[in-house]
Amino acid sequence: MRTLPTQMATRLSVSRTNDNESPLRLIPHHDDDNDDDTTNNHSQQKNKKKRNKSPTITDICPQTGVTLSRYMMELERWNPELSEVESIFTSIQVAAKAISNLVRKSTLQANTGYYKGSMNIQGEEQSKMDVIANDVLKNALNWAGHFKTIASEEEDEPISSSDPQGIFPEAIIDSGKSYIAVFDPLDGSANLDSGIPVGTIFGIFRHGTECQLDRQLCLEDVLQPGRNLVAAGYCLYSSATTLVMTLGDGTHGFTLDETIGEFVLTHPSIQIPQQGSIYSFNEGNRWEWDQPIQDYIMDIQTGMGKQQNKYKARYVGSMVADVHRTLMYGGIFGYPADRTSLNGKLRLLYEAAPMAFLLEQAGGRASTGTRPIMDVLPTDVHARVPVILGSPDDVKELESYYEAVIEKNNKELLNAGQLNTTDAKDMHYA
Ligand code: AFP
Repeated sequence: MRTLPTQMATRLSVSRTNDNESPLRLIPHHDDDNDDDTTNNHSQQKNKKKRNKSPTITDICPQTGVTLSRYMMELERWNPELSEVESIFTSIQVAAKAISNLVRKSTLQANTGYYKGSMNIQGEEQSKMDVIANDVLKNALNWAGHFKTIASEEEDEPISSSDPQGIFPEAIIDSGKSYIAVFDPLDGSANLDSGIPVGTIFGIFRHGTECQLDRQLCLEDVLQPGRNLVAAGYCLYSSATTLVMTLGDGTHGFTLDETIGEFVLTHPSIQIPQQGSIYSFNEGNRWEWDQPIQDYIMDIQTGMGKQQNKYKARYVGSMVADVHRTLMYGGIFGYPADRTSLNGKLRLLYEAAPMAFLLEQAGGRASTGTRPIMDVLPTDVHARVPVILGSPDDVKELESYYEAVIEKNNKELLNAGQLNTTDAKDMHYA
């Protein structure tokens, strides 16, 4: 008999009677809870995307619960314009189940280690599982039949999903396809052979109409800010396989029930805690970080931060695992810029932007330290961006360290007559 864990039920403003037959209505929580929160105002102001009608799900089968397939079908029933997105998620979950299985069997099937000399355009050695996961996802997205362009961490350039050779044909481009998929097929793969959790991160954009027959425009269309994402998600391959996704109406988590081969709704309308007590940064880079970050980390380690308590350190080194823990328990995860990597390490298009969409939809915050990640325009498919994300109060506290420096710099420049008030306003931390 499958029931929703009580704390899950409380998150859903459902008129639940004591039997399980009452309808289930998934209401994204974050919108109405904290309208005064700049993150949401920001996203609401900027993101006047039409909200999807949240499905009311009745007759929940006590054996299966609400599967992701059922959830997408219900969502499409309430929002017929989402029919393509529903089949897109069918292909994504097939790929995630296959990759989950391959990850679990990678040692047994000798899919560990690297292909000698195979480097991706970022100069990173490609592990065998990077290549395998990339192929699985490319194939699944290809037969979904809606993608004109896909961009992956493991592909040097964006490619057309309908061209098996992977390069754009000179032929007519298939006008029926209007979506772009961006993804990191196996994030954290450097940890895989030691059994550490890894994951897949994905984002879905729509093509602009202009790129109908103009290949170059289609390529450029990939470089969109996170604010334009139609959907995003990640799949964590760990003690359980968990797919967390958003279509812009809340962030929901589904756990793979291997016995029925379905992702089942276990975390409806995830709401990240307003403030946490865990920080997650690779401290090996500490002395290279900007001063504001060094000061912030020092303060939360010594209990000198706003919360006056000492934060615990947790860092896996797989973004999906570190972000999932942050979403569940609260706190702050970051891969900031530093003197060696001026834009940090994480890629904007297929790592940071999808994660920022999920965080904002769960009431969290995601910034570069000085502005929302969702507003950053990618200059290149593999462009990197400083990433600070997590509980809104924690991220705002870190941002205040940057603001203080910017303010101080401005004051000095203003006093020295080297800056006029208008410019002072849009000074970034450099
Ligand atoms: P790989 O996919 O190359 O393993 O990189 C993982 C990652 O992109 C991200 O998942 C981690 O948060 C980050 O890099 C870890 O980087 P460090 O090893 O420098 O901490």
